[in-house]
Amino acid sequence: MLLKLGGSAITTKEKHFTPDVEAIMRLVEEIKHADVSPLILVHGGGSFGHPVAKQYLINEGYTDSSQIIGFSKTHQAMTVLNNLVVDSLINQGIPAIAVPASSCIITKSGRIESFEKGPLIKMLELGFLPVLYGDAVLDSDIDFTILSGDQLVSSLAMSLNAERIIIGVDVDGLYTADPKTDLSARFIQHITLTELKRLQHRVGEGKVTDVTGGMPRKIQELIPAVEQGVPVIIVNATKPNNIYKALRGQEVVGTEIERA
Ligand code: IP8
Repeated sequence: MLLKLGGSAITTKEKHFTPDVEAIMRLVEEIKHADVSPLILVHGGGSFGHPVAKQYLINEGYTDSSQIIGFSKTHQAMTVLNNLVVDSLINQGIPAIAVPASSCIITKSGRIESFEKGPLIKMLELGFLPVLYGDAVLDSDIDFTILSGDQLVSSLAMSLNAERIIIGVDVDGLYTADPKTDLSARFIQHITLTELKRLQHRVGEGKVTDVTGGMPRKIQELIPAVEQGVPVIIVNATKPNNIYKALRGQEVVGTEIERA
């Protein structure tokens, strides 16, 4: 099973380099109690990776040598956040281990081109919990870019034939329109791919713009995995017990996306 924790669920997005330590600790407890194996955790950048990546235009590729230090700083910011997550997991007795995408993935114009999964597979066999994250990565066309946690989770789910993808964000799921601006917006509990594609352009953007694109991009990244038969559930990870319930396959408020 694959669990993605969005940056909005584990950091304070409006304030640079601010982790939500309480949320991280609670989510780690939920993961521990759910006791699901094999599990891969992927987390987003939130107020760590995104502001630095934006400042140095890392996702636009190499245009200027001054971006090189920005690449280092972006990756470093992500390792700080990742350390907090991995530390909390280990403190709960979970054998978590960081797997930086920058060390095992090369993209081509922003899409994963090669992914050395040998160590990751061995870790799963031995009962580790690999923890990956959206990262600054090297790119065969544009030299470097930002790889989102969503592309990562979707690609992993497809190549490892995952049972399910759980996406933890800071909203309850998808609506038929933006609930903040459209009174007719209805919450979507279950949606098929065909319905989703019809609705795709209407899914509202988040308040804070990520370099990797917010909710519409998230959906776009997840579609290939759903197409391949991996169901996705989007839940609000800021509400206690939702991640626990989703991991256990229990009923939970959220949006389920299935092939048919
Ligand atoms: O938050 C992007 O990952 P995401 C991470 O999953 C960086 O889109 C480094 C900005």
